[in-house]
Formats: sequence, structure tokens, C-alpha cells
Amino acid sequence: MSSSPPSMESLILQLHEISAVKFGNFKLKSGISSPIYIDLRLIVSYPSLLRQISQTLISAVPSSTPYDLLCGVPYTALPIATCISTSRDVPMLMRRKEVKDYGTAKAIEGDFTPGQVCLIIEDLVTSGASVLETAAPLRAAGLKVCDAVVLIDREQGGRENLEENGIRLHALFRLSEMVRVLKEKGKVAEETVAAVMRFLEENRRVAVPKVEKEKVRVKGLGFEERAKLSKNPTGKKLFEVMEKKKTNLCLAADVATAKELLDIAEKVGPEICLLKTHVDILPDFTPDFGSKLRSIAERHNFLIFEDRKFADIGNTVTMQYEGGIFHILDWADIVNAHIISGPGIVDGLKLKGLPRGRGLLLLAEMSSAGNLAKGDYTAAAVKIAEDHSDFVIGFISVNPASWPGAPVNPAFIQATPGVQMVTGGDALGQQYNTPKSVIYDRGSDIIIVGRGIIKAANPAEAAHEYRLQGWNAYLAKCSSN
Ligand code: 5BU
Repeated sequence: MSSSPPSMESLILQLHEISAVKFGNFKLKSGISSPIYIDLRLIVSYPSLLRQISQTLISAVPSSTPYDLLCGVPYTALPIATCISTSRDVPMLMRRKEVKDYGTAKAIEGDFTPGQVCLIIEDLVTSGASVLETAAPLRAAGLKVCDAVVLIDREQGGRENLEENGIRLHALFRLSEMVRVLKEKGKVAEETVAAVMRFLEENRRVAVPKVEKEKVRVKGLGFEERAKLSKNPTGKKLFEVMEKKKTNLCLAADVATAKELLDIAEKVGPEICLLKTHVDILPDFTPDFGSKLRSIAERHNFLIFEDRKFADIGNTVTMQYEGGIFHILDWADIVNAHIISGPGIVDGLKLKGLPRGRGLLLLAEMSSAGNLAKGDYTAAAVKIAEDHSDFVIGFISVNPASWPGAPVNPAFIQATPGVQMVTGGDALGQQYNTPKSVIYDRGSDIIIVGRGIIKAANPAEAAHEYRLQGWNAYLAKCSSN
């Protein structure tokens, strides 16, 4: 075995020699026709070349790039990743290609701990879709994927597509460099080189096919595993309660009086993981409301979420959270906030909430027609949450599966209002989706149901039905992984 990595030129010539580089007319995975095709599957027949490629490839990763694990994109990069793993003594993971969707560790073989960093190994990148297909289940399993190393970059947008998905691409060489070397060595005709260059010019960017994005967005780990990922005690507890009670139902207890609220909390308590209040609608609120509700919550093992929707500057919200008539901080496990005023609002709430072990949901989307929480606003909520993951436990969302870069960090919980058994709305802009659509199709975790339960003839029975539908949708999501 040579001790220093072979030169790029020597690798290119060897690849040409074994006919791993072909010129002609080829249809690529991305659908476009190309005058050049590179088939690196052949390298398993040339152990010395495989070893040289592996050695050189890993040396292309800057020493400042940390990683705990390797994962080759199946299939061609698997032997390359294996060579690197054994020579560098870095553990490897394997992604199962035959698992159509993902979401549980079943899609990934090997030992790992959520939070570890995994470097992706790939032979060739065109649009970056294959790297994303491998990154998605790794990320869904709680691993960090920030870098991918590739032998050849076809220079067709893969680098940019990956960058947009938070993955830096390190390439040993670019396709144009490869062709240039072959031309200089007289291995390829002038016209062929011109055709390849023209092709590259005309196909600078191949979009990641839609279906790949679909795959990237779905599913997630089970609640039990996600409890371990949450950095906030209330976030952790909420996942644990959901798993223990087998419920992802939140009751929006928008009843007329505090008395009625305590009454419905008692009746519906066994069915829910979370009870949501609007304490400022209760005419008979008294200072002991919080302790009464907490004792019911403890008895039935659910958490309390005051849907206060804080929206002011940090300094003001600290006072609103702690003071006034309601003393929300004293009894609500969870509150929520708009991000319209910027990250200072989170700092303010955190100042009071974190020492008490409380959690915060950020309003990333809303359920009402014509609301403005979308696009960049939603993305900003995700960014703020990532920056404060010790306090922010997740989001109020409507369609988290469609967010750019979805799925978001599985430590965050998604809770969705606007839920009834049938789609539709009310006269004031509320829009309803069904439990199945919210959990299974739209990628949320918790259904928030108000009038669907409180206006039912028998709220406890209605809650039971919503609970079954919500939980079954969650189980269906897990088993489709
Ligand atoms: P409904 O009766 O299921 O429509 O009640 C929905 C509850 O969720 C109600 O308390 C709203 O204040 C709350 N809600 C919502 O409907 N939409 C939103 O985007 C947010 C909260 Br945030």
C-alpha cells in the first residue's frame, strides 16, 4: 500500500483505463441525457484502485471537519466507505436502500447515539438527490449530517442543492477537470471534450427531483426516542407522557368559565397529553385556578399549555409571563410566542421560564385563513428555535412536512390547531383538517382540538375518538417507515 495518496491525475487515468469513464449518450438518474457517463461500480474489481480512491477521498475532507461516523450512499459508495472505515478506524453505518420510507432506526444499520456527526461518502454527485436520500433517514434518527465527500462532482447543481439542505460538499475532482486531464493525455477527442463542456454549460443546475424532496420530508422517530433528544425538561416530559398514555391529543379547553374548565379537565384528562387554556377568557378566574388545574393535571398525567401568544419585546413579556392577575409562569408548563418581535422575546420568556423548567412553543404557522405566518417567517421561527433549543420545545404548525429543509430537528414537537373530524372551517376564518391528515400527511405530532370536543354531546367520548384517530395516524406513520 502506498503511504501518500496518489495524484488526482493518476486516479483519473486509472478510471479511464478500466472504462469507468464512458463517452456516448447516456440517460442519467436525474432524467437528463449526458455525453459522458461514469460508472464507479466497476472499482470493486480493482482492489488497489479502490484502496487508492478511498485513501484519497478521505484526505479531501478538511481536518477542521468533525465526524464520528461514516455512511456510504448505497450501493457504489459502500465499499469505499468500508475501506475508509477500516483503514481510519471510524465506525460506519449503512442505510437500507430497500426501505422505501424511513423514520425508525430500522432504516439505518449499525450502532450510534443521537447527536453524533455522520459524514456521508458518495462516489458521484449530480443533483445531490442521492446524498439527500441518505441524509434524511440519518437526520430523522437524530444524527447530525453537515458534510459529504464525493469522488466526482458533475458540477450540475449538486453542491448548491446540498448547501441549501445544510450539507457541505467536498469533492476530489470536478467533471471538467477530469475531462481536461483525459484530453491532455490524449485519451479523448477534441469534439468529445467540446460536447461534454457544452453539456455542462447547458446543464449547470439539475433540480432535485420532486419525489426526492417528498422522501426527505416525512416521518420521524417515535416519541420515546424523541424524548431523549429534547434538551428541555418539559419537552422531554411531553414526549414521555404521549408515549406512556398513548395519546397525542391536546384539548383546547375554550369553555365559558373556570368552573367548566376544571370540570372538563377532569372528564377528558385520561385522554389527553396536553390541555390548552386561554385563561383570559375566564370571567371567574381566581388565584387558586392554577393550583386546582395542576392537581387535576398531576392526577391524569397531562401538561398545561397556556395559549397566551406573547408578542411583545423581551422586557415586557417577562412581566406578562410572571405577573398580572394570571401568574401564568406559576402554573403553565408551556406557553407560546409569536416571533414577530424577533428573538428577544424568547430571551425574555426564557429568563423566567427556564429556571422553572418550563417550555416554549413558537408560532411557526397558524390555522386561520389568510394568516401571514409562512415562508421566510416560518423559516425564521425554526432558526430561532434551533438557537434556543434548551427552552423552545417545538412549534405551532399546520404543515411542517412542507417546510424547507423538512423534517426539522426531531427534538422539536409539532402541535397543530384547526382539527375536526371533517375538513371545513368556521365563519371567522378557522380552517379544519382531520386528525389523520394533520399527523400522517402534514407531519405534525399533536392534534389540538377545541370545539370538536367541547361542543360534542359527550366531550369525554368525543375526546376518546379524537385520541384514537390521532394515535392511529401516528402508529400508521411509524409502521409505514
Ligand atoms: P377549535 O375550536 O378546535 O377551532 O379551537 C382551536 C384552538 O386553537 C383555539 O383555542 C385557538 O385559539 C387555537 N389556535 C388556532 O385555532 N389556530 C392557531 O393558529 C393557533 C391557535 Br396558534
